[in-house]
Amino acid sequence: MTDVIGYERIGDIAVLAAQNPPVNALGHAVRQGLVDGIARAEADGAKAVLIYGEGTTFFAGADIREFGQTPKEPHLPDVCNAIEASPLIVVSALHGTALGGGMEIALSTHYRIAVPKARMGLPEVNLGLIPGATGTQRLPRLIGVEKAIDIVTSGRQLGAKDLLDMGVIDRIADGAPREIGLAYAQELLEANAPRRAVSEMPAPAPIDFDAAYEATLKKGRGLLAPAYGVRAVQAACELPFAEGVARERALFRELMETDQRQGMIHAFFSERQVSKLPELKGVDPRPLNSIGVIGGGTMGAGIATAALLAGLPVVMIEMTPEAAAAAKDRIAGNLQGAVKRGRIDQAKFETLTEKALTPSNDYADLKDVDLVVEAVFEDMGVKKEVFGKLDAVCKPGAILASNTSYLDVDEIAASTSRPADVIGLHFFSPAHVMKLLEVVVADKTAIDVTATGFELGKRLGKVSVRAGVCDGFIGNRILSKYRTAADHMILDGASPYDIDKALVDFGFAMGPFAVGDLSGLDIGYMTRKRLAPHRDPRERVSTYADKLVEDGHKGQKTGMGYYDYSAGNRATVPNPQVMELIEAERAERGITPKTFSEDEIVRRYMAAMVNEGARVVGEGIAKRPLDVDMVFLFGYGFPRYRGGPMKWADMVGLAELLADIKSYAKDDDFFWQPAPLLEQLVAEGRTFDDLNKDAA
Ligand code: 3H9
Repeated sequence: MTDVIGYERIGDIAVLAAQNPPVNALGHAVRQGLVDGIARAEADGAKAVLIYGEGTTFFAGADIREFGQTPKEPHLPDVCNAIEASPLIVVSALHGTALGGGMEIALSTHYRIAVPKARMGLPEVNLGLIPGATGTQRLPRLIGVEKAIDIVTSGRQLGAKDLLDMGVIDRIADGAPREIGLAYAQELLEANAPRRAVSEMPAPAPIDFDAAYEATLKKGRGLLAPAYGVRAVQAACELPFAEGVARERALFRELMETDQRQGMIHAFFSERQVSKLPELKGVDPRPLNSIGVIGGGTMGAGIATAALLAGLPVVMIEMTPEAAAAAKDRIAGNLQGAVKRGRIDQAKFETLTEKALTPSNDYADLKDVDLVVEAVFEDMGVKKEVFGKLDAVCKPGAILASNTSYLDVDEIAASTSRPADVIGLHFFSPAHVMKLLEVVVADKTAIDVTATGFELGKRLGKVSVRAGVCDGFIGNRILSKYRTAADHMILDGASPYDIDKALVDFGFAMGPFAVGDLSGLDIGYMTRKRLAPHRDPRERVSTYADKLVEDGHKGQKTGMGYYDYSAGNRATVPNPQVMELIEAERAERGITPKTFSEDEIVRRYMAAMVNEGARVVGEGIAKRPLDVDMVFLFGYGFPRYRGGPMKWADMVGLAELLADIKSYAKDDDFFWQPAPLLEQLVAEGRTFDDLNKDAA
């Protein structure tokens, strides 16, 4: 026996208690412990076995940290089969989250009881995998093909009530899992209940699996795992149990070898690591019981909405009573969306809008708040004026944050009498929806102010990433580079539609030009104008995009941008004027357009993204490559299954990427200058992920 599985005899029942914090992951020792425990119970003369988890949860799945290493026996499917094959009655008592391998263990026991708050699911698709320990073979036998496909392909978790209704569990009971499990096992013994093996249940009725496969593949936008899940469930219908298990295993192993699995698992761990900064260890955040927001436009209203939904009262400051009332309406509109989605009820809506929200045009109303986020017009003069007022009214120790997306937070901080209390909190629009928060740490920002920025992010359910001060911080700085690479490709012969298509095929939710239309082309226009005076004469700058905006085509809001939105908000119909402007500009510059393949578009676009990402890490603006990855996953629609740009680069090979950059430099050695960090890593034969590990 291993000590991660405790063994105890209570009357006729052998109790196997998982003790492998934090989530009872099914690592090698746990698997061995379960097999040994079952054998011991059989040798011990017990009549039933109870399996439950100590701590916060039943098994939360296979130990993801073991993936990629040579698997050690006993393998999880064998453990499941050993449990089910036991001649004793085996009961599982579930609490917390029985996920993946955890659910598969439960399905292998003969009876399942759960506390009301228990949840179950097969989230393997979120790791680029399918259930690999008989789940795709047992679940359809228990609940039918359609429900099983839904659970396997969505990765969603189900609550105890739904699980009971579907017949996945047999009973719900209140109490500690050990106690409810013991009582249930005793009751089953007294009733002479039979051993009930799901694998012996008849094969489920088939459906049109090819159609289900195609539909799932399409929905996955390039992610393979869910579609593989359909094929695995198909095997449950068409093959005897043992052969179905072998088929599931083969599909699982195939996925295990993919870059998608690596990307998804990188995302899983990075998402958890990103806000764990060594410098914040042991640093207590300042109190955070109420916040102020300056400016009730789309961004400010979004931030206020997120705060209200997280239970933080908000003072919303606008310039006039009318503007404050309009901001309140905007926030109420956002909150109505939360009512519609069932996140809050009408009574909560009333409380949030009428009690928790204070619209005002008087800065004095901010005197008691713990933190203020300024979300006014992007102009240094305007920002400094706002910070001057905040400095005058806010209590000592209150945190003054700017939501600027590129302005110098050091300069803003220096304009106050308390630069240590100033920080950048860069939200992404719509702020109550988008998960990313860049916590921009200025030169003089106090460490507990940084900790409070992360604490706010956590309370609002954001993925917070530390960024240093520079133009555009992490995300927008890198964006400006790959957008420029896209513009250069357009000058040289690609169309915006070729580029959008190539990137959607790569896995982005939208192409960059469709995104531009959505956020407003005037934003890029203003940025270009702002940067123009400092531009190096060697920089290739196109003018077609400026002309488009000057002609009034600002994207979706004007009905026309790169695409024509007269028939609705889908970016499918090109605006004919775009290609006219581009062709005129090419002719004017004497450029003979060349053809770009999809692959070439992606390589150039990604090379620009990764190269600037390497600069951002090299300069310390992002502490680790994984910080860049998380910015792109949560703020820029980067496909999760590729792990993020830096992880993607590691998988493509840094030497190959550097060679690409050097070959592009033959035509434009101003734009395509390799980042020193990229060159260094290639010279040392190391990867970005090695830097993540160094920083762990
Ligand atoms: C599988 O089962 C495959 C099988 O079908 C076939 C196999 C052959 N392994 O999220 P938290 C760590 S695939 C290793 O912050 P929460 C996590 O990294 C698996 N470690 O807590 C973190 O570490 P740290 C299918 C794991 O309360 C700590 O535990 N299962 C695992 O917010 C706390 O995690 C899944 O995909 C793991 N399986 O959420 C479930 N899980 O403190 C994945 C967690 O060092 N897990 N850790 O940063 C989850 O969804 C959430 O962790 C859970 C708890 C809901 C359980």
